[in-house]
Amino acid sequence: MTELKIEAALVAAENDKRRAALKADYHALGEQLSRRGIDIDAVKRKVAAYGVAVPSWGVGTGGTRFARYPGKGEPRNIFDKLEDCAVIQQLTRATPTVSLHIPWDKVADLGALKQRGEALGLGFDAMNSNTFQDQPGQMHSYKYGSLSNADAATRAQAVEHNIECIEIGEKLGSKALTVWIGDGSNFPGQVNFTKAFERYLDSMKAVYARLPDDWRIFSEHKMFEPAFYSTVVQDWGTNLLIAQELGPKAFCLVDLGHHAPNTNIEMIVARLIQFGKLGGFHFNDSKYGDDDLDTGSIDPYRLFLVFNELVDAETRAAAGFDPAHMLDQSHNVTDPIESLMISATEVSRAYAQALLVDRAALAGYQHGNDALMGSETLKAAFRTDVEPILAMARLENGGAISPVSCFRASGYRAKVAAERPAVTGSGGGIV
Ligand SMILES: [Mn+2]
Repeated sequence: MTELKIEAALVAAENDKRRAALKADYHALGEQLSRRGIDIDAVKRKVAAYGVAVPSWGVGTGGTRFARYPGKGEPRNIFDKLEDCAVIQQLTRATPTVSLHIPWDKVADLGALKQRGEALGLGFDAMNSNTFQDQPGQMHSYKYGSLSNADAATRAQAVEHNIECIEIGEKLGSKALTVWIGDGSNFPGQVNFTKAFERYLDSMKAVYARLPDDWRIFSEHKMFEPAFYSTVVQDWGTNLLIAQELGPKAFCLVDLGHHAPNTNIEMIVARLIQFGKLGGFHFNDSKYGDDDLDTGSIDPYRLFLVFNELVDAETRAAAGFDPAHMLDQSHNVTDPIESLMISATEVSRAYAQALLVDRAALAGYQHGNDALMGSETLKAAFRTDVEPILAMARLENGGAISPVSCFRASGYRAKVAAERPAVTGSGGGIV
């Protein structure tokens, strides 16, 4: 029996206010989709089965290099973070797993952590290593790089940390390790591009060698920051080389924000799928650069176009296609729980819209070089308001028709604010 953080009676009362309207809206949308040859219940079943992982660090308030403005009742440790993640899952029913970050989430008693996750109905998704900052008592500094550092002892330390992440993950039931490094340079001439990448590959091979048979390793590219002239794993081309060099358990992770503005990310996704190397996603949005903004808050059409590629691959059962989905964004001015609930919904929305694409018609327009109708076929799916499908999936799974309204009515934030004295350095932020 899953422990509920928000009282079931309150969720039911909130849902009762909206149930009749939802039924009417769902029925109307069902009729409209039926005329387009789409079974609304089939779409709803797929949406109901869909899940995106919440990053443990996401439930803390983020910040910039200028400042961080903490919110009330911030989680103080991984156990508090799990409670907040459980609220998100209870109300959205779209976030059944949590992705941990080591050492931010390191605890002495892993058995207790696993048990707490189980009690709250949460599983553990990909493990995330951290060699982009120094930890207290650490022997060698990562100031000039970690897995690609010129110093062998520093590289060995970074390799050991990644292996420790695997060992922790094994005890928690995780099946993947995500590696993102801050390695790079701020000046031309600071590092030798080739030698740094050779050292990175050697280090990653040592981590890969320790990977259990049923695990995957994801490398994550990022074009800039914290290094501002060059990064060692800067783009999807380098990322693909890494995955190909390492072997069959190595895949590329695509963080939507880690690209130059206007990059055709959906095309990158298609290429990685075609060559069996798409490992998964970090979902977020960006206006100029980086990965700070809430998923779907700036360019929901791009998110839809990414999911259009995913559903295309799912429909034709592309070989080796099993991407991991995770949110990765920074909440600087909103309640992180509310942002993550909305963002999980946005990811589900893009999936639902992509399921509505008339793929037979699209293939016909593409074959006939009808550019306008090819575009219109995608737009017809994107323009469809699928909110009744998402809300009905949540309701039938035991969640809330309106997660944010329900969360605000619950008084959860005020309650934990009273229980959790303010702390600093709990690992809120972005990766
Ligand atoms: Mn990321």
